[in-house]
Amino acid sequence: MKMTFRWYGPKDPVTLDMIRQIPGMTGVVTALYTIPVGQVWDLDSILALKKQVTDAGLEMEVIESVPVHEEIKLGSDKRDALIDNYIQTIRNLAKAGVKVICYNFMPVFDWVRSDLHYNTKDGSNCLAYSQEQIDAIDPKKQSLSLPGWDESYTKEELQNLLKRYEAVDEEKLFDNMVYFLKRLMPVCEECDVKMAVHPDDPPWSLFGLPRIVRDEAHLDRLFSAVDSKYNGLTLCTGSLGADRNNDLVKMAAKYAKMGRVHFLHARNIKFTNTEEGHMFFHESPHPTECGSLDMYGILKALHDNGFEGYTRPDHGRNIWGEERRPGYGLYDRALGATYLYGVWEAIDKSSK
Ligand SMILES: [Mn+2]
Repeated sequence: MKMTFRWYGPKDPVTLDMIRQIPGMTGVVTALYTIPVGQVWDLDSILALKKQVTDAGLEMEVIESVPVHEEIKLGSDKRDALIDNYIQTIRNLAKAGVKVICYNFMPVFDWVRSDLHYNTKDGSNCLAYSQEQIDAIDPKKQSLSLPGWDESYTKEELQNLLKRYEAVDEEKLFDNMVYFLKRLMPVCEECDVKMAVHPDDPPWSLFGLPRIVRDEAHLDRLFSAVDSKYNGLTLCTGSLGADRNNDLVKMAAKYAKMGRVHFLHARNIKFTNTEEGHMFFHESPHPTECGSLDMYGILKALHDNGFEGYTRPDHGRNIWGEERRPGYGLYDRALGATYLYGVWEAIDKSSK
C-alpha cells in the first residue's frame, strides 16, 4: 500500500511542502485542472506538473481525475473522437510514469452533498447529506443551487443536457460505459495504466439520472463485461458506504482478491437519521469508532487479499479553525493518513 494525498495543483493552499511532512506520504494524487474536458492532456503540461511534484520529493503515479466527456456517457456520435483523445491522454500519462487513472461515470453531477459546513458536536464542520433536502431540488424546474456545484453549465445548457439524458436509462449508460472501456483496454494493457472507476457518490439515482457504479451487483456486471484487471475500482468507502446494504468488508476482500482494487479512498461517514426519520449522514473522522464504517475491517480485508494499490485519506473535516476547500483541508486528512498508516502497519506486522 502506498499512501498518497490529493493535491489540487499549484493553487492549492495545501502545498506540496506541507504534504511531504505528513508521515508515510509517498506521493500526491492530482490532475491538470486547466484543460477543458475532452481535450488531450499534452505531454509537456503533464511533465511540468510532474516536475513540481518530484521536485518536492513526492511521486505522481495516480491521476484523479481524467474526466469523461458527457458525449461519451450519452453515447452520441461525437464519442469516438473524444475517446481517441482520452486514449492519447492515457498514452501521455504513461510516458510520465502514471500508473492509475481515477475517473467516474456519473451523468452531469459528480458527488452531491446538501451541506459543506455541517457543524458537529465537537466544534468541527464537515460535509453532510440530507436526502430530504436533495429531494426538494428539481433541477429541471428551478435553477440549481447545490453546494459544491461549480455551475459549469448555464441554466439552458443544463436543461438541454438533462433533456438528452431522458433517453439514457441504466442499461444504455452501462452499454456506453462498456463501449468506452473496451476501446481503452488494449491501450491500458500496452501502457500498463490501470483505470479505477470511482463509485457514484451517493450510490443511487439522483434527479432522475441513472447511476450504475453503486453496489456489488453493478460492479460484478461491469467487471465481467470488461474482463481485464485494467478495468478496476477506486474503492471509495464513504461513497459505497452511504448505502447501508453495501457490505464494504466483503466487497473489499472480493475485489482485492480479483486484483481489481487499484486505489483506496478511505473515508468514514456517520449515519444519523433526522428526527423525522429521513436518511442523513455526515462525514466523520477516519477511525472506525468515529463513524459507521468498519475501517479496520476494510483495511484488513484489503491487506489479507493482496491489495497493493494506492491509498489516500478521503475528505477530512475542518478542524482547529482551518477553512480550506471543503473536505480537502490539511489537518484532518493528515490525521486520517497517520491513522490509516498505523492500522496498516499493525495489520501487516501482526500477520507475519
Ligand atoms: Mn472518493
